[in-house]
Order: sequence, then C-alpha cells, then structure tokens
Amino acid sequence: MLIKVAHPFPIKPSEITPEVVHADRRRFLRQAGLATAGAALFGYGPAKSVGAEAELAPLNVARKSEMAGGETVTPYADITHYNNYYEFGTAKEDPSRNAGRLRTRPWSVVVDGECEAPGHIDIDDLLKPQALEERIYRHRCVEAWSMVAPWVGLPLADFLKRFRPTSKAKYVAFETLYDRQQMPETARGVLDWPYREGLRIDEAMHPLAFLSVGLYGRVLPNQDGAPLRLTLPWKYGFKSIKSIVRVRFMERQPEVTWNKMAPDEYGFYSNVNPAVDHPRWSQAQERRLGELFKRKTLMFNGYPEVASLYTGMDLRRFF
Ligand SMILES: Nc1nc2c(c(=O)[nH]1)N[C@H]1C(S)=C(S)[C@@H](COP(=O)(O)O)O[C@H]1N2
Ligand SMILES: [Mo]
Repeated sequence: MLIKVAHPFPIKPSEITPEVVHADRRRFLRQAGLATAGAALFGYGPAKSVGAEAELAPLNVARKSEMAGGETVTPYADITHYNNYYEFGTAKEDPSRNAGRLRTRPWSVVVDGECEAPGHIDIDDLLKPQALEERIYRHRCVEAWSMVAPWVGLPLADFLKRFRPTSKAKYVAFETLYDRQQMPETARGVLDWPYREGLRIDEAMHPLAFLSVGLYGRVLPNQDGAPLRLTLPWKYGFKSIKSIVRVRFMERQPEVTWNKMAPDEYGFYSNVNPAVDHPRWSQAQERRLGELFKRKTLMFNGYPEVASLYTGMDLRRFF
C-alpha cells in the first residue's frame, strides 16, 4: 500500500518573513488610511453598532483596567482584519475571511496532567458565573508590528486554580483545536498541528497572564481566537494561542509549535526583548498598526512587572 506522507514543513521557516519588513509603502499607506477611517468611525468605548462586531454578543464587563498607559487603542477593523491564525491561512487577511467556518459552540476545554481536579469545562459554564474584566494590552508580534487591544476575559490564574495543580506542575501546555473540516488550510501542513504553546507555571499564574473571551466589549471574533485564547502582553504574539481545547499541567517543559519548527528563531520564553534580535531581523523597533513611523520596542513590551520571573536567567540564551 502506498501511504502518502506530506512533508511536515513544506514552507521553510526562512520563507516566513515578517510582512512589515518588506511591506511595500503603498500597501502600508493604504492600511494606515484604513486604520484612521476605522478610528473615526468607532473611536473607542463599548463597541457601537457599526460594522461586523455588532453581530457578536455583548459581554458583561464588571471591571475595566488601564493597562496600556493611556495609549490609543487600535481600531476594531484592524484588530479583526490583520491577524495571524495559520489554521485559516498565512496571509494577514485570511483569518477574517476564512475563520467563519469555525464552530465555537458547543466548546469544552479538557484540563489534565499534574492536577488534583482534572476534567473538562464547557465554555458557557466558565462564562456564566464569571465576573469578566477588560484589559487594554499592548500586543507585539514577533514580526515587528504591534497593536493595542481591549480584551475581555479573566486572569489565567483564576482558570488554572480551579483544577488544583499539584507541586509537580512546573509548566502548563495549551493546544488549539485541530479540525481539518473547519480548518481546511491545515491540510497544507504549514505548521505541525495542532498549534501548541506552553508557559512555566509562574508565568501562567502571573496577574498579567490573561484568558480572553472577548474584544471591544463583545464575544471574540473567530479570527482573534474564539471562544477563548491566551493574551500574554509581555511575550511575542505567537505565545498567545487561540481557540484552546486542551490544557495540561506538566512536570517538564512542553514542546511548542514555533520552537519545534525553528528552534534558532523562536525560543520557549519569547519575551519581547529589543536587545535580542531575531536571526533575520531586528527586534529593536516595531510598527504600530495604523501608524507610519516605527517606534522603539520596550523590554517586556513595556511590562517591567514581569522582570522578577526571570531573575538570574540569561535572556540571550533563554530567548
Ligand atoms: N492557534 C493559533 N494561535 C495563534 C496563531 C496561530 O497561527 N494559530 N498565531 C499567533 C500569532 S503569531 C499572533 S501575533 C497572535 C495574533 O493574534 P491576533 O490575530 O488576535 O492579533 O496569535 C497567535 N496565536
Ligand atoms: Mo505573531
């Protein structure tokens, strides 16, 4: 019998190049224009009935926080039309076009491994009694673009503690849904599916680590990782795994997608660090969506409160 085995990585890591690095100027100007128009349309506040977000259910946000130092929030149109979600295609506009196929109900998350109360939780059981919070966070992609987004969700620690991790739980691993029917792009095998990410337990329990279920006061759009995703503002965007179906407490460091694919380019920690360049481009600057000029990238993306997690570690080695 002939078994056809697809090459696991038909796209070489070296062919994945940050769009902004070679973004031609025309395209960028067009995008900047779109951003400005978007800002004029909705500004920021609770999402108004303009555009696609109006169809998504509003969430009951009990608490709001200012975590981005009063920076301008990126327009909804940009946050939802310039995405990385490779299960729905590798171009930035692909997820907004293709993620409509994703069915986000029913949805349950399996939690197991080194914990006293393993099990699964239905997304609606998680949301009902939960007082949701809004966090305005900077988000810095490893590809050197950035945005500021108003997420709605709960501290990741609150979610994880429900399952009572044991003292052996030194790491937490996360997995995205992998369903070829809903995600036909996964047939191309760009990444080794399912998409996997992981954190050290103290990183996962840090008060900044957030589990997002909404954006701009409403349920998350599929392209942004519905129905639940991580949001880790001090790390490069790829650590913020989308559409999570599985969480596992582990004694050893889990294998994670991008590190496995290109270990010299993407470390396990992936903390935003302007002093440690990616082998193929600088990480010292970034382009905020909707802005023309680059700005300086800040250590830990401007969240110095996480520095104590890494005391004594050589951040060039543990990048
Ligand atoms: N499952 C999954 N999660 C993912 C990705 C992905 O391709 N698949 N892309 C990551 C990357 S590289 C970034 S920058 C962020 C983008 O999140 P956003 O589209 O909501 O801005 O999602 C991250 N989470
Ligand atoms: Mo990213």
